[in-house]
Parts: sequence; structure tokens; C-alpha cells
Amino acid sequence: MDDFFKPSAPWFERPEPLFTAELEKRTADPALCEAAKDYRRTGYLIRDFGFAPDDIDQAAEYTRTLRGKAGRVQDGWMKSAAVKRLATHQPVLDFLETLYERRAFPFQTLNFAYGSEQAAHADTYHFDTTPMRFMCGVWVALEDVQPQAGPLHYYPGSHALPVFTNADLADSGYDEYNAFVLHQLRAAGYEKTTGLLKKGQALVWSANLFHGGEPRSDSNLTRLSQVTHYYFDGCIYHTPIKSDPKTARMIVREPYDIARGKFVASRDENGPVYPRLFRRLRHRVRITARIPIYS
Ligand SMILES: O=C(O)CCC(=O)C(=O)O
Repeated sequence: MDDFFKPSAPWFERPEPLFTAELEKRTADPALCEAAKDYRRTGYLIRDFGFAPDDIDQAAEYTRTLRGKAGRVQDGWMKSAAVKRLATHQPVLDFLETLYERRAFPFQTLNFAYGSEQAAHADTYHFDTTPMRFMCGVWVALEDVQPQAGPLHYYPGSHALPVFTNADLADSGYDEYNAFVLHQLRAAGYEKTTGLLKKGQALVWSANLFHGGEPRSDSNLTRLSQVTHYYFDGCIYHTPIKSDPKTARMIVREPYDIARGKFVASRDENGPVYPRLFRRLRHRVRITARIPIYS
């Protein structure tokens, strides 16, 4: 049985006839049912969450300052209050909670001054959960995206592929993973789409949707954007990319909830599950040493 159809996945990714039965329980909320059907079919949703225009502009200005640096920064929410406000925007949290039926929390931001030109990958290679797929990304355009600026790309429907891990590769590594993924996407006939979003629009992608960045045909053009990664309460959070398939040992995480300002323990039905002590302390020190004073 494909991962996508495992009954432990979010309700909208359950196998038939479970999915239809689940939909029927929610007929009082037709908007949710429509969103769930689209999300199940394509693995993404483009929405307008009503971000404050000032927050978009301030986050754009902050992101523009990254041009001279690597052009990309992780956890810019620690430096820019506007980046944090976008990541913790209540309508996004409410929507995700309604869709996944678990509380969503942002645990990482990435800001890009230019198109990332990243090869297609799924977030499940970096961050997954048990039960699986309780993670998503929200990509926000901080300016209108130009086709020459290396837009985000994605493969509609590709989230239904199995979750690929190092166990699928001969030697673990990103190059091999990228080649393997491209082969799988082509073999299954998925077609690539580019996200020419307008300033302020957001694209929600599900954990296993394959996505990346188009080449930049005009290297002077910016593509100011922010991705926030969200987890959902009540899971074991882990890092498949770091796990060794030979031992199958899960690298457990203790993510930091940017909205509530606290670390969230992984948990299963028996209670909390913690990362190894050294990893746990290192992550805690790395975050707490940099918690911003503006908040
Ligand atoms: O914005 C992009 O070009 C890709 C971002 C991405 O792949 C990610 O954040 O996982």
C-alpha cells in the first residue's frame, strides 16, 4: 500500500472509501470539503490569507537586504518582526488547523532574495512525522513573481508518490536523491508547473509534494519570497535525510514553535519522545541564544 493511502495519514489522504466517508462527516463545511478535495488531488492550494500589506513590504525589504549575502536565509523570523508576523499569521494557522484537524505551528522560515534554482524534492526528505505527512510548507510571494526570475515549480499530484528516504538510494546523498526523484517523476508522468504568484499570494504545499526552483534566465531579477514550514501537534517529528537506512534509527527532533515561543516535544501514544541528549541541547542552545528581542 502506498504511503499516501495509509490510514494514519491526514484524513484527506486516506484511501477510498475512507476518504468519502470522512468527507460526508464534514458536509456542514462545504468550503473545507472543496479545499480538502483539491489538496488531496493536487497536493497544493493557492490562497490569499489576507497578510497585512505592511508586513509583506517589510518582509520584502528585509529579504532584499540578503542580495549581497547568500540570497537565502534560514530563520529570518529571528531578525525581522515582519517575517515572524507572516509565519504566525492567525488565518494561516486557523486554516491549517481546520484542514489537518490538529493545531499547526511554524518551526522554520526561509527567505529568498532570488530564485533558489533547487532541484525537485519533497519536504518529507528533510522533515517528516509519525504518523506521516503532518507537515506542510506555505510559500508567500513578497513581490509579483516574474517568469525570468526562477519561479517556484511543483509537480501537481506528485505528493501521491511514496515518501522517498535514504533507504531508496544506493548511497545516501542529495545528488543521488535529486536524480532518483527526477527519474520517479518522469516515470510516473507528472508534469511541472511554475508558480507565478502575485505579491501577497500564498501556496500551501503538502509534505510530499515535489517542488523546487526554475533556473533564473535573468540573474538581475529578484524573487523576494518566504517559505514557512509547519508541523502539527501530537506527532514524532524527525529528519529522514540524516537517518542511516542500515540502522533505521529515527533522528527525532524537538522543534521550536515560533508562534508560542516554546519547544514542542515529539510524542507518540506512550508520551514524549526526545532526541538524543547532545542533539537536543545543541538545538536548544542554537535557538535560545538567538531568540529576538523585538518580540
Ligand atoms: O522557493 C523555492 O524556489 C523553493 C523553496 C523550497 O524548495 C523549499 O523551501 O523547500
